Amino acid sequence: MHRARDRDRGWSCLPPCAQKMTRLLLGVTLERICKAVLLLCLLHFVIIMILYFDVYAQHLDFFSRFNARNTSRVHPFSNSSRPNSTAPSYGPAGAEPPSPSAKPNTNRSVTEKPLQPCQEMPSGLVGRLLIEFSSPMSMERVQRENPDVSLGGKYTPPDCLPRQKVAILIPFRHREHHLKYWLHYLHPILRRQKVAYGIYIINQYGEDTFNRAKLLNVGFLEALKDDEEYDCFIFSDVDLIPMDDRNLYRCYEQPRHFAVGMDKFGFRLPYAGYFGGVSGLSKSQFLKINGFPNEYWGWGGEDDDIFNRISLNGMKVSRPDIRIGRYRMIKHERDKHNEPNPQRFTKIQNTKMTMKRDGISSLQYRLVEVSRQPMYTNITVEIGRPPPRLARG
Ligand code: UD2
Ligand code: MN
Repeated sequence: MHRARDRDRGWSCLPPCAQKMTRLLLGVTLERICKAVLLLCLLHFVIIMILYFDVYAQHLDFFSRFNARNTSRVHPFSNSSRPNSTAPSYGPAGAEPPSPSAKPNTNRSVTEKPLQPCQEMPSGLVGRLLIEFSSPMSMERVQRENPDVSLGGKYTPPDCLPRQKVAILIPFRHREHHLKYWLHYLHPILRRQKVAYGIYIINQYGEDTFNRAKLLNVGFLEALKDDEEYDCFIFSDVDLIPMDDRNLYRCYEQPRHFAVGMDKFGFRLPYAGYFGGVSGLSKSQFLKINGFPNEYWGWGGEDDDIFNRISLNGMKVSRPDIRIGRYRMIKHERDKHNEPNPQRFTKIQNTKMTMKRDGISSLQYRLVEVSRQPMYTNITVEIGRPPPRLARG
């Protein structure tokens, strides 16, 4: 009744009621504002959470990549992650060595693919190379062009698991000019070949008669002192550059002779038992022949003695195809204090008798200095002089 009357008068209710209405309206508005604020807060929270998880995920990704990069550079040198590191295996000449098990690196994040064993014949090889020694060469240039080589001339492929760890040993004295060319050509070749390697220059101290084979024996022991994981040793003259990068610098099931065809020999093997220039033996092959002879002072004969040791111990030299095993030698005169050894012809007749007592087992030397250069490790060593009978020659 009252309401009808009020309606008639234009009132919906009496003044106290109007107050109530105003308060009610105010309350509703306030409630709406509160709801809106709450909703905004919720939205804000959701957005914050999304952003937070996104950044966190990026963080995780960054660290996993960072770790992966670190481990991929380090693992080929560490026992834990390098499969078969203490038990090297070798394939036959030119054939595929047994591949290491592709055990994934446990440090890697699940998002990163584990490294695969390096390809037997890496895809980055280019084959025939143009080798020349007329353009000037400097160690600065070699360094500039090989930024991936670490101190001491060491390198390991970052993108695959190398099959072996190779120490490259160079007998040396006063051949700095040749060394620059050797490093200039060999670092990129070895990198393309996916070799994990270290370069060691075995520098004979003093001016006594040169002894190539004894220096190489020293190199074997000193390289292992530096890194006991080396399982392959390549012995190279400082003046010899391969003309084809398919001549792979690694060890094989049988001792390897790499320098099959040299320019100075008309790119032919000079004789069937030739083992000079560049050769490679696994650690066990080297130990089986009691290393190299220590008693060849001056030029010649030591390479034939090594060939005899290999045959006498029931092994057979393996070689690359003649079209691939081609080399250029930097032209040079015979060095002072490296005159032909007049004893060499009789000595190589007696390898069978001498190899057991003369070799790595009887090696004596005095280490003068080990210095790590950016592109190689230099080992200067005093190896004595020939006994008086030989010195009179
Ligand atoms: C041949 C063989 C070499 C070895 C030698 C006989 C070739 C290409 N090489 O070399 O493997 O059997 O005969 O001993 O056929 N060296 C120095 N400073 C010296 C002397 C020698 O650094 O004062 C080093 C250097 O690494 C050199 C190597 O010894 O490349 C062999 O000496 P070489 O080059 O004078 O003798 P070569 O070319 O007749
Ligand atoms: Mn030479």
